[in-house]
Amino acid sequence: MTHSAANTRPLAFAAFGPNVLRAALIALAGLAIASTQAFAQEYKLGELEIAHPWSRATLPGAKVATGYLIIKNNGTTDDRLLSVTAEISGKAEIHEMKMTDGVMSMRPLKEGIEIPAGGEVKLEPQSYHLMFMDLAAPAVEGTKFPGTLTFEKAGTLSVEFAVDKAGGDHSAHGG
Ligand SMILES: [Cu+2]
Repeated sequence: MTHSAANTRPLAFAAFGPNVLRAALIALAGLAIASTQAFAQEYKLGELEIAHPWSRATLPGAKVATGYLIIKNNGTTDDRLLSVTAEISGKAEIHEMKMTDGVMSMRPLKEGIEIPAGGEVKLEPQSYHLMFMDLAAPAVEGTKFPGTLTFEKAGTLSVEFAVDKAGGDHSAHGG
């Protein structure tokens, strides 16, 4: 008589029982929330609120890293994110990634990004992002690196980018 793997596997799952599985899922969800909060940082600059600047860990030898954050304008006049810097990179740009006819393309935004009065702009994967080039040091998961954001009206803000795990969402840069 033979026991195939297919016969024994369901028994292994059954041994945990639905309550144990549910408890495990709840624990996992709790961890996810906890780690998000650990990374969440908020800054204020005039009427602007800047939330959760983050980046992704880079692979050894990588020359570029990305940056993301959320900018909210509580004021009554438009502002504009003009430029960025980061301590780990020799040069930083503001980019936009766009899907056009099924092809992902990316372009630097020389004029920056408008932050409309009363509006919110999200820099996130597959969309607007910051591009840190000529990396002098890798972005290491679990660490932070300092940078600055310069706005047309609100001025310059020092922030820290929290480095999250590596991801393949920026393959257009080989990063
Ligand atoms: Cu880019």
